[in-house]
Amino acid sequence: MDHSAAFQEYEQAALAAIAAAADADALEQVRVEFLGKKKGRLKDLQAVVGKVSAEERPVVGKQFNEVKDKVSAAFEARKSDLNKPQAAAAGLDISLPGVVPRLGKRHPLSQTMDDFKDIIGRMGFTVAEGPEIEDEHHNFVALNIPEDHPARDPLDNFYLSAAAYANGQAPERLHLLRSQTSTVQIRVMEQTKPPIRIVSLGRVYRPDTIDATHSCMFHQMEGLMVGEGVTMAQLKTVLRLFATTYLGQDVRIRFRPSFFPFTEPSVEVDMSWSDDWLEIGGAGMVDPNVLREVGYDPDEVSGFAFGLGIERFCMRRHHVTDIRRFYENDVRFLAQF
Ligand code: FA5
Repeated sequence: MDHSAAFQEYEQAALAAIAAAADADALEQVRVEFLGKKKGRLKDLQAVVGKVSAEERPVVGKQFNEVKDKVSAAFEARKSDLNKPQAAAAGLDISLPGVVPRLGKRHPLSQTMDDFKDIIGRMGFTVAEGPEIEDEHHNFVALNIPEDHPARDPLDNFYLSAAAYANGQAPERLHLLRSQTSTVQIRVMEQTKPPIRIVSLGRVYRPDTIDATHSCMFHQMEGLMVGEGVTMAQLKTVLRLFATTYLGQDVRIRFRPSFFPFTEPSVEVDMSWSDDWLEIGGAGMVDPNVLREVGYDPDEVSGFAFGLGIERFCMRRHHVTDIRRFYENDVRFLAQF
């Protein structure tokens, strides 16, 4: 066979074999067969070059190198093709920036409640639960709120059966959406002997006029500590420590004398907000009448209780200036938390 025919045959066979190699192993076999340095078809081809006359050798040698380079280049190209991930072979460019997945997140108020449980838990408070649909006994009566108290006015509460109320049914048998988490204080004390140190977080409902700091459904964290020798000083320490841990050391907390039927003395708690004050909760020493109602002896144990507005803490921490943002479910707002 003359050298030209030998080159042509080698080239065609090598390119066909390279193209047909389905994976790296098959391609490696092709390399050994067609480009191997010690033996194989390239060696045979070299022998052909060795047989041509001295005059012809430079030209034939050049042809040999051209064929060898062509086959080597085809081999390298196939090798890098086989190394590419499947996606790229299918026409996907994995080097393009991806689309950020829209993963769901916990609602800012749920995040706040988790933070609250964490902080107050470090002070030894455990979490208690109570129902959102309450009876008047737990929402009012046991909390020392008499029947003629304005807080029980049907216009100030979401009673579930206004008709029954109008029919003169015994008030204790009426149900309403709880207006405060203080109901859980009673439920816990009815079932537990002191010492007690609990918090309860959840929704409460009031037909308040809605504005930037008021909603008709909002969240409170109730706290209750009962035992021998529990004092107002401990209440103030717990609230101050809690508020500064969640809001930062720069927040100022102030206690104003107030009145709640179920605490004596009672205070209103405010936090600094810009250049102003915003009320964040009510608190006080558990009224002896309440302790008696659940079968405790006020001469033996004392206690403090507090009820904090969860939204308002979250608002100050995250600079949210309108409480309504929490309930609109606008993804642009929620995605920031
Ligand atoms: C109470 O609800 C008492 N149960 C608190 C309490 C508990 C006093 C234990 C003593 C002992 P008040 O109505 O002030 O108190 O509400 C407490 C907090 O809930 C307020 O300071 C405020 O932060 C929040 N809050 C009240 N009404 C609304 C509303 N409509 N929207 C948003 N937050 C509110």
